[in-house]
Amino acid sequence: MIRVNPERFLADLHRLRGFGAAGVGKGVVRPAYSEADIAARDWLAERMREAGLAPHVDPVGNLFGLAEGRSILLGSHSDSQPEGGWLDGALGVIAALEVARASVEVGGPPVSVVSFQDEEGRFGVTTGSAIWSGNLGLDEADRQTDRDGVTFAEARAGMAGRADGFVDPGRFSGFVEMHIEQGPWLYEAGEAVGVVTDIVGIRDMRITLDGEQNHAGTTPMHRRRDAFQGLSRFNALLNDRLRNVVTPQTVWTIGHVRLHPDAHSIVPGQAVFSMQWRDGCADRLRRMEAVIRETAAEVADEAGLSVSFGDMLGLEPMPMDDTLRDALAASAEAVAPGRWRRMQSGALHDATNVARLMPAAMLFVPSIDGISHAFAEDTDEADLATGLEVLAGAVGRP
Ligand code: HGY
Ligand code: MN
Ligand code: MN
Repeated sequence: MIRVNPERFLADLHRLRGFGAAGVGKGVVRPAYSEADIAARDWLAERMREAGLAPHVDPVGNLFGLAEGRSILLGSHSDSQPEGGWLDGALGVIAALEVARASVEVGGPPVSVVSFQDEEGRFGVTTGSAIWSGNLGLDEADRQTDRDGVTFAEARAGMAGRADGFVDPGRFSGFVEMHIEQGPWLYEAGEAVGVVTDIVGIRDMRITLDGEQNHAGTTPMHRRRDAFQGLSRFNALLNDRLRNVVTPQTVWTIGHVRLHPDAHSIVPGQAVFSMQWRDGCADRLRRMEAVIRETAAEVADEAGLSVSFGDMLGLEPMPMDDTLRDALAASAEAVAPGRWRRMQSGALHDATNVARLMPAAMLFVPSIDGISHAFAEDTDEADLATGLEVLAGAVGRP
């Protein structure tokens, strides 16, 4: 049995928040390859070394703490959204560190730890684990840009001095990722733990509408080729048309918009925006893509605009491994009897990619008010400790 130390675990979790702490409450700004992110990875590498693990940074900045020989792999990511909370990703990394450390102390099974890079998609979708798993080619990744035009190749060069080769996935027997739910279901039900059945699929791309930049006072309405008006019409039509395709679980988001030149007195000549959609069914994702492309083309045509579509990145819906799921369920029932459930993940996770390489599973703890990807993200510390016990129980099962 692995005896974890919840105080030590919580203290490390608070220390990690110190890298990029921002906003009110427990907010964090630690996007991939930022100064705070790299400093946090250096600190984590040192904690791994103290825990008896060998730190290893791969060419894209994924940080592993390797146990000797064949081991189970635990972890998540330590980069954050442009505005994020202290737990998204960080929880799974620090829980992994604590289980690995505690396992060494009792001569338990070897446990390796990972913090994947750019899970939050500054350059795409779960970039570091997508590359490691073969879901995304390094050349294709290197071409991706963030919203300021920095390429992935330029950003990862910032960690090149620390990097070694890619880690052989064959050294791991399986992967378990602990995470906050980031939705309301466990919190509303007063439950402590979720055992993930499957993770939804995602598609994500950038769309550009080009019109004509002109004077906002002198250009009559009928002569305008206004890129924002095109975007606005696209959004309204899309919401209407998708109703025939989606289920209540389907989601789609335009989360980033940039108008050019972004000024009060100029009819915008260009709108660049993100288009993201998620669902548990690959066929529905395809049908949504067709509606999105057709609607954008139609709106552009009607408004005298041109439309172009960037690379479409995505991940397929992914079931979790039965055996690891059963181990998590048995441990949840032992630690929190009657206070856990099986559930789908509507958020994306590194586990989707790692499942291509080895059996993979996930465990959730509640998010207060279902809030995440925001400074207000939080979880009761008693629930964090319960999740840690469930993880350790599943790993330490004979
Ligand atoms: O967006 C996601 O689902 C993940 O948090 N990156
Ligand atoms: Mn996450
Ligand atoms: Mn996230």
